[in-house]
Amino acid sequence: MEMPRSQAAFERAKRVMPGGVNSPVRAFGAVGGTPFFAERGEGAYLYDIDGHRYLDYILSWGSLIWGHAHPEVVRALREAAAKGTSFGTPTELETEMAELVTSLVPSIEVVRMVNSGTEATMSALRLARAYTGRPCVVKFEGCYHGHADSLLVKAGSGVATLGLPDSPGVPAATAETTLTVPYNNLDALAELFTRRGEQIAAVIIEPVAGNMGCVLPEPGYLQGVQDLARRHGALFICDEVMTGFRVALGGAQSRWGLDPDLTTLGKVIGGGLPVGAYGGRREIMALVAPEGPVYQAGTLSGNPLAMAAGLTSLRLLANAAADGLFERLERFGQAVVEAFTEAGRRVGVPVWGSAVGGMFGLFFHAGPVRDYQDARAADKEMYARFFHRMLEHGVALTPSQLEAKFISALHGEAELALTQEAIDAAFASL
Ligand code: KE4
Repeated sequence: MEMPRSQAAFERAKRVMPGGVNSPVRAFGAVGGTPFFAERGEGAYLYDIDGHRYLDYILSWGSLIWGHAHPEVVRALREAAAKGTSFGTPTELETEMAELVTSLVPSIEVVRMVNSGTEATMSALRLARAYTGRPCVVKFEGCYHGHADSLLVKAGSGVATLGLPDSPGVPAATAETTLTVPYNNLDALAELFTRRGEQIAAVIIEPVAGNMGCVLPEPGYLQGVQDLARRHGALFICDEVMTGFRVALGGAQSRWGLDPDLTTLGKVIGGGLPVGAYGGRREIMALVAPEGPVYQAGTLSGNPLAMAAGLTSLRLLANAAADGLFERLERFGQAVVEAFTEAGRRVGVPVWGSAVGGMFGLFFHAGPVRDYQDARAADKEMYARFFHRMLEHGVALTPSQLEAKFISALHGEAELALTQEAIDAAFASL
């Protein structure tokens, strides 16, 4: 596909930014070729600087559940900006956001706004260590919780895409306090707790593993993780940066009946602006400065622009959820997965897919894909070819098989038909 302007833009960008991007997954490392540069977005569609239109399944990595430039979000931003972008003082908008989040996610009694998912998880782990007085945290191979030192151990997402088992620059002493076990394997976690339980401050998990391509928890698994953590006095932390307000209005924890001690949020909560959050039981959050001794701060945390965009998005979601939005999103994802598996069967290529709420995964793997080992065994080259064929047919999937795909409320019947046609055409020329 001809992309002269993006190619020139990428060369120019690479001269002044690492890899030409401000976040590694954008550089198309896992699929090859030149990343297209966005010109603008509108609803479910993204337009690049060479004039191509794409039906968008990246959606700012899950942030844009209301698609690009939603009129009500844009209006809220305009009104907020006209009054000043940030004050460094408390504002009532932050209280409104905290009240809305705590009403939508009952396990969160008290919440703190930050500026990214990384800040949210980093802070939640610091808080868990302070609350329990224990040094270690448990994460799951293939899960990604942002780039804080202690979490870049067998991470998913960009680290997995770049094939970095754990990133250079993370001190061994830090990595040693992060224990990892396979996802969807309760025995491994139980065995770890037996050996190291009294040192474990917290278990942090993606309730749906979006950062290894959208791997679903097996029945009973998440409850089992929560029970094991509780039994050994460790906090259970649900990282819902991706699943929050995307797999259900109350997040994955509401679908699977979980009661996490702490929850981290991001993406959708900011409505496209930089927002993260962490929150949970009042007695734990009471340790956070200035109420308690656990320090965490942020110049632009809770700023009025981000709160305006986030509040508008969440209020729209609460109304739409009452009209069955999340069920509609899930039916959409299931239909895309069905088209993908049907096309693979037709041409004799092993494929497997998963869908939950407003996210789905597509793997060139006979399936089932249950954990990181399975996900990494999926055929990368086939995915790369499929990705570019889909791009040529006007559909932008996430540029890595190990990344979930995201649906917006603006993805309707026409978008499903376009996607199904593109899948059939892509497989025909694979
Ligand atoms: P950020 O610091 O990127 O806002 O959030 C980190 C994070 C934490 N927890 C989960 C479950 C996440 O999915 C993320 C970020 N997700 C990636 C997408 N796989 C962000 C995309 C990127 O790195 O550019």
